[in-house]
Amino acid sequence: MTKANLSEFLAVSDEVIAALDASQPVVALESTIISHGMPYPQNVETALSVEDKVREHGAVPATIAILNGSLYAGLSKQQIESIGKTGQDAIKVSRRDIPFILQHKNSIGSTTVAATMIIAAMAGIRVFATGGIGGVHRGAETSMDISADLSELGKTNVAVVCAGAKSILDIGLTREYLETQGVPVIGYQTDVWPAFYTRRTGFDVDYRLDTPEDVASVINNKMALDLQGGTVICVPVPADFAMDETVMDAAINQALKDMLARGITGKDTTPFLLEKIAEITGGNSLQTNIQLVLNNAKIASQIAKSLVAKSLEPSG
Ligand code: PSU
Ligand code: MN
Repeated sequence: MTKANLSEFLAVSDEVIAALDASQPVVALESTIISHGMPYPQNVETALSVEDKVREHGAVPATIAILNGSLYAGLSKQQIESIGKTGQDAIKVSRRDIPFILQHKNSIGSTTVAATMIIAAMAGIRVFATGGIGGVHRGAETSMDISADLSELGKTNVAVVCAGAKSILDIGLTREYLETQGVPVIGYQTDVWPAFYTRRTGFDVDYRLDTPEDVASVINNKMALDLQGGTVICVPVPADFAMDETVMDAAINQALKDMLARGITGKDTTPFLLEKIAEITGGNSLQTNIQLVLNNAKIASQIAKSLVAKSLEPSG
């Protein structure tokens, strides 16, 4: 698509345009986490504090959504509030859904990791912070339930900072799928995949890196060679906020049982499981979720800053 065609659809905020034009760091943020990942009003409060956190660390936040038929990168407080209030009535948009929601001039579409990556890349944003990515679901060998986030990571050039994948997913299979797609999984100050609410799983990451500069160098190399596709940067939840593994395992198993009993499938599975787990853990998991997203926003901002510095180097 030509730039002219693209700009018919793309609505980048003035602040984000100014930052990109001036080669300042920008961090993309998703909106399905607001509509489907957390309850109101904590979802709106969190989305706004995540933006503050990005600013505090010297980058410009670009929360991404599809509103009234336009692809937005950079939302107003009112727009974030409206997505949060609409909650699960918002349309959860992944890659396949984008052309359809553009037909509806009066709609609230929240973007998953996949759709957020697509819009971020269109706008020229290279770093994205979220809570957890989608993955290969447990039982995928029969259900074939594999998040479109994974194939997106195989083709779209955006680095995604997350707290790993929660064990509602099959982390071993998620890892295999990412390997096939050529997506490197970096452990940020960790040798093993974190499990979102908890800091460790039994699965190794592909590479461990300990500083934002090292992560930015790798992303820079990948872009310089035009190697296509994203990078996953797994940051363990800060120790003070990590949940107890036994409590979490029990909650996840219960949630999976309820899901099967109710026959929930397709795009409804992830939101159902997240809500159920929050309910079972009496809201504790929500606090952990909020804290890990804030921490990821900080690390992503540091990486974005370093990436900008590298592209401004005379040799780079
Ligand atoms: N995992 C979380 N919180 C979330 C999601 C995943 O811990 O909010 C959301 C993200 O938007 C992710 C999406 O991209 O769920 C994956 O959905 P699916 O499995 O249907 O692809
Ligand atoms: Mn799915």
